[in-house]
Amino acid sequence: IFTQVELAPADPILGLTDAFKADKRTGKVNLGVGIYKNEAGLTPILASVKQAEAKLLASEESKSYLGIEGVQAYNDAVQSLLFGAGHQVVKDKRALTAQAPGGTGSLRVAAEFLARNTKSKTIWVSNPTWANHKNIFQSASLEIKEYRYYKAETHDKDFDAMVEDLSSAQAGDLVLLHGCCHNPTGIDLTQAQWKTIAQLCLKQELVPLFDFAYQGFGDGVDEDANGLRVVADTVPELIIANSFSKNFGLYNERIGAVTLVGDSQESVVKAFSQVKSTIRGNYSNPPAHGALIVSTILGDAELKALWERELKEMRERIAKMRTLFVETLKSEGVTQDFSFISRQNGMFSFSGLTKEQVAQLKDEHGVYIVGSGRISVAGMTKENMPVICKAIASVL
Ligand code: PLP
Ligand code: TYF
Repeated sequence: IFTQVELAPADPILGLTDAFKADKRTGKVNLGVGIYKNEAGLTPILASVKQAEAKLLASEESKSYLGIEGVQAYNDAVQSLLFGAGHQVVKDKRALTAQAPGGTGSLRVAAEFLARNTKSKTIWVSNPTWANHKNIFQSASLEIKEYRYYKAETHDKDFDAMVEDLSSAQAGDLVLLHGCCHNPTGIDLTQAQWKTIAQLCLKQELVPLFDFAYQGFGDGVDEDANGLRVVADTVPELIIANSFSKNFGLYNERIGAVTLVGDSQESVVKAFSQVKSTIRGNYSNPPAHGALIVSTILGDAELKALWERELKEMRERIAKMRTLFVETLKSEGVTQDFSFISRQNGMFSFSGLTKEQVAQLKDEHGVYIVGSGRISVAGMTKENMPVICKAIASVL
């Protein structure tokens, strides 16, 4: 049977890391995958995580199975981070959360639950969006439609086009929204635009599905949740898939969550039972370690404060690299305006470089970025900046 199987294309982002690893040149730089690097070019374990792990090692008594929905203290902590303490949807018990393996696992559980149990069979995603979104949603049998989001000429969002495209969506259609730090463009909605989208979803009975993978990488933990909270204040039903891969640096622990917000406690309890059924049919129940780390940190005032400081440090270092990137391009003689890069949020910068320029960067200079022109600013350091900018200057 295997002889008839066709070779799958390499993932556009992870395939790049494989090519990078195989590259024998010294001075090569990987700005493809979205992984945070510190000034030394490393991805160390956060001190808050190390301390939580030490506590867990001393206190953990059993490796017995978790329930299908995972660690309850973790799920409660997720809701506090998403909505803020004391939000009405939490008070009204209209939100239920299940721990899931990373943002990807959370999106997949959400998508499969929706496709199997609701009339929502179509999901609108931004053009462009994270490369894995289509793969995840198609695997769960959702039909994909695109809304315009980005205007290449202005290096900015095209909000009018977004609204126009979503205006043709049907009642019950899902709308995928990036909570903050849009991947790949780094361009987010303003507070006023979030209100417009929330009203549009309400009026047309569209169901928002939030992908929230970068909370704390934009302006701050609460600030980055403003869009989500505006929408949660406005529409009766929504779904959130969040990830702690980036903001806790827990990439390989595979820790995230899927949260349903229903129009009443009764309806969300019923819907959530089907989320649990979906999980049961996939991996039965989630692994514990990542959830215990996060709930230990968020449940301890000192560890939480330490984590917030560490997250702030990551956020501020990336912001510094954005500014330095724009300045260094200038000092390398680039006359083209790249100031838009300092206005983008999160780990990525959408550079506007063409496919040919991207290929040239890799082949001639060992500088790896994604084919779309997306650059991981989180991988830049003071040390590699001149190499990167010289290479970009020479392909422009
Ligand atoms: N969603 C977006 C927009 C992402 O960029 C990522 C990871 O890069 C994810 C989801 C998935 O994160 P995880 O590694 O937790 O599965
Ligand atoms: O850089 C990105 O956009 C992501 C990173 O299991 C990533 O694709 C890598 C591995 C993974 C999930 C996300």
